[in-house]
Amino acid sequence: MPAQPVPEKFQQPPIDELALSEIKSAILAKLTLAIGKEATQATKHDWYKAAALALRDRIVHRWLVSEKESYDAGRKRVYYLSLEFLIGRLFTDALNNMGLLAQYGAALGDLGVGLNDLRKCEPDAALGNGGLGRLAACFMESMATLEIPAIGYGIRYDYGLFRQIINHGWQQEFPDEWLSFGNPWELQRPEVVYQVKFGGSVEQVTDPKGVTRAVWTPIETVQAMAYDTPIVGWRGEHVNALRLWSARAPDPMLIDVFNTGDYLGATAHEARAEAICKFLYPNDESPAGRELRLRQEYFFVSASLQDLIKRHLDSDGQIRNLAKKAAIQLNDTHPSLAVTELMRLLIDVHHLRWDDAWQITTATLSYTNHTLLPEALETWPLDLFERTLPRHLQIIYRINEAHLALAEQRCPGDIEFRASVSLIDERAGRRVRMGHLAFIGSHRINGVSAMHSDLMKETVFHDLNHLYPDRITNKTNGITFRRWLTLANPGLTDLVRSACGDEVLDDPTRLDRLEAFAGDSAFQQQFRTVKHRNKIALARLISERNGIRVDPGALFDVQIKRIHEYKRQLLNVLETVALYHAIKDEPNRDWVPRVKIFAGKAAASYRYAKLIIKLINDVAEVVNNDASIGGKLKVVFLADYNVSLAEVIIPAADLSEQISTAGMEASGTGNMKLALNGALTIGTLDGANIEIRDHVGAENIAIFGMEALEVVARRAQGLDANDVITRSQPLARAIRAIDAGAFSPDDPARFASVAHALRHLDHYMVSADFDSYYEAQRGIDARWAAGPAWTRAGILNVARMAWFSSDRTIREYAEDIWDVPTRHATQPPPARLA
Ligand code: NBG
Repeated sequence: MPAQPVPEKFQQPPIDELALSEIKSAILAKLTLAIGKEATQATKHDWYKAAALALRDRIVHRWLVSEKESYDAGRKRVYYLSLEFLIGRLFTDALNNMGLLAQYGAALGDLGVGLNDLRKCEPDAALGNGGLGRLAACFMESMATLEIPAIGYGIRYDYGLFRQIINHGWQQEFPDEWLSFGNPWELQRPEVVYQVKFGGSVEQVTDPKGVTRAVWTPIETVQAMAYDTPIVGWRGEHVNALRLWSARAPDPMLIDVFNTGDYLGATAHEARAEAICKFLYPNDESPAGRELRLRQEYFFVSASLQDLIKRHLDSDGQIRNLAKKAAIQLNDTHPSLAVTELMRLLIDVHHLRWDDAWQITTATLSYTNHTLLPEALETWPLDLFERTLPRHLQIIYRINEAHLALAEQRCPGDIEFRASVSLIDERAGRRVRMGHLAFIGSHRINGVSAMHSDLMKETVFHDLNHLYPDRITNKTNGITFRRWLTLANPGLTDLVRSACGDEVLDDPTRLDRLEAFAGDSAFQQQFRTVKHRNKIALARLISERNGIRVDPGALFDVQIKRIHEYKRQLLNVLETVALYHAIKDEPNRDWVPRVKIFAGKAAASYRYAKLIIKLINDVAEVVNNDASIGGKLKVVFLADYNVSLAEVIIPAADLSEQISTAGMEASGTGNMKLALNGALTIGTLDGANIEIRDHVGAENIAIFGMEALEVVARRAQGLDANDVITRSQPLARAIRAIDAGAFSPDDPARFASVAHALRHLDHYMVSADFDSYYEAQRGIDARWAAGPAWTRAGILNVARMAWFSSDRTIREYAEDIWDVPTRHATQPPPARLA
């Protein structure tokens, strides 16, 4: 496509010479005093660390002010408990929010180093798997932006999500050593240590006053030590902490045992304690893995609650006021033990009566559900639970007693109803239901898109919703535009600022001003130029990493997310194969050139998902090397998907694949990031796709496939897909080719299980939805070929995405769930940013 110049950077902030020299001296001082190097010897990594530390100093000043202000005003705090925070890199995020991006760029330039080079020295903090963890990171940024005093609590994993390497098309997992060069953002707090206890027994003891209490005598103690990372909000006005816990044994070594020569035995208990914070999500297929997971959950919940109660007592003095001063959000079921741990602390440690403790607990806690997939709603075998947390099990029984009495009142004599709402699942061995626990112990339960919240009421929480009506509410997810537009896509940001004014940086609803430009051919050209440049950058990365040359003029068709059957990468691969066949049949037709870009990790134990990765790579190998299709189709699998890679792919995408089986994707947030960056969505009526359609307009999105209710109905009819396959020639041919080893000549039977599943066990409706998807894709081809209409739709997507800002989501949580005030969006603070 012809390229036209993008307007000069819109209103570059003037560089203040004094500020510049201050920044340079601060960085040089760090280099000498904190890193211990001369400028002449310093590596890029040293410079990055020095620059980050100098920046951190500024942030810490603001942080202390934020803390003091909210403390003095006795403000209510939000505590966000999450086993995952998928933060990515922080350097430019923090610089941008502090309004220092240009100054730092200039200062580093004067010192002879490039900001962009330094940015790449920072490892991604990958303390999360996917959407759930990234949402927590976006929320932290938005809470700071909206000046809500908040702390995010989680675990400081020594190794984050595994590093993915693709070896001959297969995924291999390696440890992600993100801390090996140290972490300049965090502040270790050796003085902030809590004891977390496990195991042992519980006795009922009656004191001299005749009061009977439960006394828990645990047999193991693990210490939780805090590490704080400051999270600065947009415009740098407010800073919150992300407090992550690291585990260690109280005594690092048993000297007696060591002296007997048993060196391993002397530190065995330490290894057991430290295992808690070793890895994100240990494989929970083995019993040992399951126990570790439960220990992780209790560890971070207990340390966080002890910490927040201490803060509360330090400032308020009255434990009874906890719910007035603290709102605790449970991010999925992983922190559900907070219900029992808070009860334990209130009763056993702070000596409240049961009823008072229960009232405070439910008023303080709220729970976000992120999936309806039954396998993701955690349950724990009773014996494991009792062995690990005997006192908590007692508390669960007592909660269940009152809860089941209520169930009996509501539906007298209905045994099935009682069994379905009980905290103990008696169907397959006795298990504790963590989703139920979080539900019963919270005053609000929310889903993450309108459809998901409705489905929660109809499916997994149907009976609990009957018992506690009005608790379930919806909070559709959002994303922080600072990271996903301003920083990831500076070209588009400049264009948006030129069209909407700089107010758009504080108030995304101003994006609607783009509507007026959507049909303007000069603006369209600028919009295409920005996209084209982003595509050149991605094409370069693809060439460097995969050695595949792709044409930036082709349609970049992107599916980036965890590899999972319900997300249906397989549907995309089948369409790729069918398109490949079609191009081969008629190589001289004017095909729209496409690049199919995939990225994502499969859980290490999820064999089928790993086989799908291999299939994508095998198809890529054949398609990319088939000269007869004239380069009209390319397939790329980019390894080791993470936040930083997403920041390169998303601004370059033309088409966003959001093709989950309807009813299975709770929300999706990648769908929002891609639409915000001007990609059109091809998707099912699932999760937040529905709301995206409602905002961008049905004509600016391509919807296909069965709806959630149809999926349920078809499943009820039986899953054999042979009927649809017989009717669909392209599908039948694609499956036959895969089955016959056309893409795996070295092992023709490699994908036999995939072909079998597509024909007979079509649980995820891949075969059933194929035709509709294939047709929608050909519709995309036609729209792409129409040029200006495509660009117009892209611009309208950007113009209409404001509602998906995580600031909007957080404001809703603040008003409806947490009851805390927020700074008003349309009134930016006095601008520090030029
Ligand atoms: C994921 C859902 C996504 C959703 C994110 C954030 C889990 C358990 N759930 O659809 O699959 O966007 O949560 O809410 O990771």
